[in-house]
Amino acid sequence: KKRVVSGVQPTGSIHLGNYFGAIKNWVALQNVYDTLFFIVDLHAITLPYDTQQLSKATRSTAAIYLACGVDPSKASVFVQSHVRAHVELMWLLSSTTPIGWLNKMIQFKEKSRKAGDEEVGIALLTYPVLMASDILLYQSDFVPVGEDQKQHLELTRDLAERVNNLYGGRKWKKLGGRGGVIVKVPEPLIPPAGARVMSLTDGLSKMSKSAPSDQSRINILDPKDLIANKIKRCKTDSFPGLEFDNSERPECNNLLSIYQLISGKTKEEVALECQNMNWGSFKPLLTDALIDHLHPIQVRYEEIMSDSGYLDEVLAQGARNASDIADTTLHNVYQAMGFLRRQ
Ligand code: AQP
Repeated sequence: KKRVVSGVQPTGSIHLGNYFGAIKNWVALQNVYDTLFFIVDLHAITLPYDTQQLSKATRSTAAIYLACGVDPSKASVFVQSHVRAHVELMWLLSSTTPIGWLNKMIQFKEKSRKAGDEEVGIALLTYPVLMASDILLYQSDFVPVGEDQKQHLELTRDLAERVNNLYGGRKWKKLGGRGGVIVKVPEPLIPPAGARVMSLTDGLSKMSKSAPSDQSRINILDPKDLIANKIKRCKTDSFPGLEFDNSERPECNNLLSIYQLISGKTKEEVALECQNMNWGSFKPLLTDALIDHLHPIQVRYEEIMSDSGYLDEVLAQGARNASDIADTTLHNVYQAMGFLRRQ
C-alpha cells in the first residue's frame, strides 16, 4: 500500500476549514492508503503559546480526529512529540538545508512580519525542516496539501533529493541501500476542489485558528446556539438572490460552498436550491445543516474524552507503530551520513 501522512497543529479550536481541508478527507484516505495522522504539537510552539493549554489542546485534537471518523484500526494516530525521531531527523536535515531556501518561505515572511522581530524564534524559520522530517521519516508516497503548504512540500521534495544525492552514494550502497534512495521523494495529494473554507467575517481571507475573532470561524465543538449566532452575524451582501462564483460576492460564494460541503449536495443542486433565496431564508437552512452535521461529532467527542484510558491507548499504539517505521529511516540516515554505529 502507498503511504500518506498528515497532521493538524493543536494551536486553537479545530474549525470547519481544518475539517473540510484535512480531517474529513483523511477518513476516505484511511480506506485506501497506509495512513499516519498525527497531532503536530512540536509545530505548535513556533509562535508564543500557552504552556497550560498545549497538552489539553493535543488531547482534544486527537479526540476530534477520532470523533470525525479517523479509525485507529486503520490509521496510526499519534502525537508528534511522542516519536523522538522527528526532532532527531530534523537536526540531520538542518545540516543539509541551505538557509536561502528557508528565507524564501512565504509563510515565514508573513508570520514573522505579524509577530515582530523580538517575538520570532528561529523555530519559525526552521519549521519547514521539521515538516520535511515529519514526511520523510515515514517514506511517505503522498502528502495532502492545501495551497498554503505547497511551498513547504516543494522544499521537502528538494531536501529529499539533496539527501539522496549527497549521501546515497557508494557507502550507502555498500550498506545495502538501493538506488541511492535513503528517503522517498513524496508527491502532493491535492484535496478535492472547493475545500478552501473562508472566514465568516471576510470572504477573502481563509478561515483560521489564529484569527483574533472567534466570530470568523465555526469550530467543530461550537454549541448549537453559538453556531446560530455566528451565522446570524456573519458578513453578507445586499445583492438579490444567491449565487456561486461572483467575484463581487466572496461571502456569498463561501457560505454557499460551506452549505454544499456540509449538506453533501452538488454545486448544481445548491445553486438551484438557493438561487431565489434571500439571506433571511438561507441562514436558518445553513445553521440547521451545520448543527445536524456537527452534533453527532460532538456527541462522539464527549464519549471519547470521557474515556481517557481509551484515548491514551490509541495514542500509545499509534506512537509505537510510527516509531517502528521512523526509527528505521533515522537509522539509515545516520548510517548513510557516516556516523559511527552504536554497538
Ligand atoms: N480555511 C481552510 N480551508 C481549508 N483547509 C484549511 N486548513 C486550515 N485552514 C483551512 C487545513 O487544515 C490543516 C491544518 O493545518 P494547521 O493546523 O497546520 O494550521 P494552518 O494550515 O496554519 O491553518 P489554521 O488552522 O487556520 O491555523 P493558523 O491560524 O495557525 O494558520 C491543513 O491541512 C490546512 O491546509
